[in-house]
Order: sequence, then C-alpha cells, then structure tokens
Amino acid sequence: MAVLKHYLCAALILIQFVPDLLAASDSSCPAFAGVPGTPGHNGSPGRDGRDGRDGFPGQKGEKGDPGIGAQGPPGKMGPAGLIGSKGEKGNAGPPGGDVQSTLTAQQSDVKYLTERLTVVEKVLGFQTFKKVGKKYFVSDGLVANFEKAQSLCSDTGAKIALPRNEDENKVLVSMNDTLKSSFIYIGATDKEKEGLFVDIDNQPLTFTKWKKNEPNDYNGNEDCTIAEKSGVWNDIRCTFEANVVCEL
Ligand SMILES: [Ca+2]
Ligand SMILES: [Ca+2]
Repeated sequence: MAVLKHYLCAALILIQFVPDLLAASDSSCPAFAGVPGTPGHNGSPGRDGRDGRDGFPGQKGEKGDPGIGAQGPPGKMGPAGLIGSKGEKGNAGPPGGDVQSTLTAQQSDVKYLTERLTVVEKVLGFQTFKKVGKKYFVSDGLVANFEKAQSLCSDTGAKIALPRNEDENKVLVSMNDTLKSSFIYIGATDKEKEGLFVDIDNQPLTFTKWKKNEPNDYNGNEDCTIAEKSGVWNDIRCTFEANVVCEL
C-alpha cells in the first residue's frame, strides 16, 4: 500500500512538469492547454482622474413663448417717502363778517336770477314779445274788451301793459306793427273816481301820454284807456275791443 501511494505521487509530479519539459525540448511539438488557475483577487480602486477641460459655449436658444399664468398679487407697500418741505404761508382769509355778507349777496343773486328766469319762461310762452329795460311786452295777438284783456293777462301771471316812461311807450305802440292793429289797451282807468286815472293796483300814474283834449270822458262813459298807433293815449269806453298786450 505504501508503495502504491509512492507511485501515484510520482505520477502526479511528472504530469505537472511534462508541459514545461516538452516546451523546452522541442518548440515544434504541439502545445497542450494547461489546467486553468484559480481567479486572482480584485485589485485596489485606481486614483481619481484629472478634471476635464471646459468645452466650447453652446449657441443661444430661441426665445420662449409668452407665459400664460395669471397676474401675481400686488407687491408689498414701499417705504414711506421723505417728508416734504413746509409750504409758503397762504393769503389772509376774508374777515368773518364778510363771509356772511358774501353768502347773503350770493343768495340774493340766485333769487334774482331765478325770478328773471321765471319771467323769461313766461315770455317765451307768448307768440310775440318786445323787451324794454327789464320789462317785456308780450302778446298772443288777441282782441278783447278791457275786462277780458285784464283777465287774459292775469291768467298768465302778467299784468295788462302800462308804459311807465317814454321808452316803454314807444316800444309798446311799436307792437301795433307786429299785431297789425291801431289800438292797444293800457292798464289805466278812472272807474273809481272820474277824472283820476290810476293803475290796476289803484296807484296814481307816474307817466302819461294823453292825446290833446283827452281824457274827455266822451258821453260820460269813458273810463278805460288805449294807446293809439301814434303813441298818444285816449280814454274810451271799457267795452271797446282793442288788442291785448301784457307786461312781465
Ligand atoms: Ca272816465
Ligand atoms: Ca276819450
């Protein structure tokens, strides 16, 4: 048994060294592949490589499309600005008493303008009118007796015409041309006391333009007054029908 083991060992040693012996003795002989060895262990990691060089810059990209998001919330309030310099001293105000008087004057102006506007609105309601001073003579071209003439005027908030001076008298009789008439009633009567002509408010007349030998109270029956086309006045019976002109 010991002898067998000895031969086996010798054979193994011979097998192990035969390839080397053959390679060394005759290179022309075909080689035999040896038995693969066991894999080696993994080596240690290598050192970090050097940083690469910077590349060339790329081309500029195309402009992007407009955003579609909603508008953001308002930003925070900014810091307070610097305090401005003090302004110049203002002009002195009006004395206290003047303020009241100014206000009163303005109220008076407003009242006056309102009244005038009311008058003008009434004037425009008539077919024809003429202005003299602050007075308007107005007419719708009607013909009537004195009582009717008076009521036609009062119904519109006016009075039957009565010239208070030469200018007013001229303007009044000039309306005969427009009205194609010759006689216009004026607001003067002596109904209350014969021979004493007063206006419709029973106040004495301050201006008259009587025709020669008038008023004559013809037949004792002339208590009303007309202005003739020439501008003179004549007393006449109150049932006479003449053109109606009112004043505002
Ligand atoms: Ca009379
Ligand atoms: Ca007369």
